[in-house]
Amino acid sequence: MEEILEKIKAGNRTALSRAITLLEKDRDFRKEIIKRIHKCCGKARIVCFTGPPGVGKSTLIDQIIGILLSRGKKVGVILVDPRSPYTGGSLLGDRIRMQRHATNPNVFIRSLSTLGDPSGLSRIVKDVIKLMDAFGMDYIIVETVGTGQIAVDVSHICHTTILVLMPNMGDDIQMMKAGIMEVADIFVINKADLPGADLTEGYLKSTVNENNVPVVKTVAYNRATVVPLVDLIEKYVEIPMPRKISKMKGLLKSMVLDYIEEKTLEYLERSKDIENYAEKVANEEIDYYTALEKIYEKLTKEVLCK
Ligand SMILES: Nc1nc2c(ncn2[C@@H]2O[C@H](COP(=O)(O)OP(=O)(O)O)[C@@H](O)[C@H]2O)c(=O)[nH]1
Ligand SMILES: [Mg+2]
Repeated sequence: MEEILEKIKAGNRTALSRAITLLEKDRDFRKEIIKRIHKCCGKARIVCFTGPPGVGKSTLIDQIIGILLSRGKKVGVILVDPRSPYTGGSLLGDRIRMQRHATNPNVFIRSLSTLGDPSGLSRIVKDVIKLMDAFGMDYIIVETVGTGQIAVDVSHICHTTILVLMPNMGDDIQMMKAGIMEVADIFVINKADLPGADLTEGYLKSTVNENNVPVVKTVAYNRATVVPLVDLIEKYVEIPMPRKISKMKGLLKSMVLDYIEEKTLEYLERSKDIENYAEKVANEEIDYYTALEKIYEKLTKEVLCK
């Protein structure tokens, strides 16, 4: 553990890669290394790109990596896809779009995927960010697909959350209003070369105006249009304390819920309560609410009161 930590801090890529793999597999390793690494983190700027598939996040990130590199920055990239690779995950496409940077010594790209456990995924993302931070990255860019809970969870651990959209998404924007719209710090309308960008911009400005969220139009493969976005990201250095606290509240809440879920599942597996009570309910000995209360009573005694 100490050895791998020292190597990471010294900028050893193989050690970083190995630590991430261990972290994905081993919960105890994860907790231990993060506790130890905590003090050497906090230097990196963490930026999350989220938005529906196909809006151009990966293409945009590829352009942004290039611009940050030209400014002498070291960039870590985490590609997160909560969907399984067998049912349309897009990690491969993402990697291909950033391939030209993959061998640059100042870039480290890592994809994270999971089979059916999206909550576990956001847990790992936050710890991988810490490792890359300790490694000495100036910027850590996270790409997450979609606008659901995982995107909101990831936004809690980022300095800047960027929601990427494209022209003619009116209805989709209305549908995603609740969660991610509130945590976005910057809106990007990518594919501004397509018709309808101004309309989308007008719509966004009228819906998000109260928070004064900047709206930026880009064409991902045109560097000049992306430079102002990078300038804006670089300007967002300090988050105001109230916003920081609000993000921490969101993060801690989901961590507590995750932790209880983890402990609960462990207990249920161990105790066989579900099997036992399922039989009683099936036999109509008791109703399912009574079964729930009984299981909950045992669970609180054995798990939560410990
Ligand atoms: N016309 C246009 N196409 C773009 C732009 N940015 C990305 N694309 C295309 O949109 C498609 C999806 O891009 P990708 O980066 O994979 O989107 P992601 O799913 O959000 O990561 C690709 O075919 C890109 O070439 C843009 O600014 N304008
Ligand atoms: Mg992508």
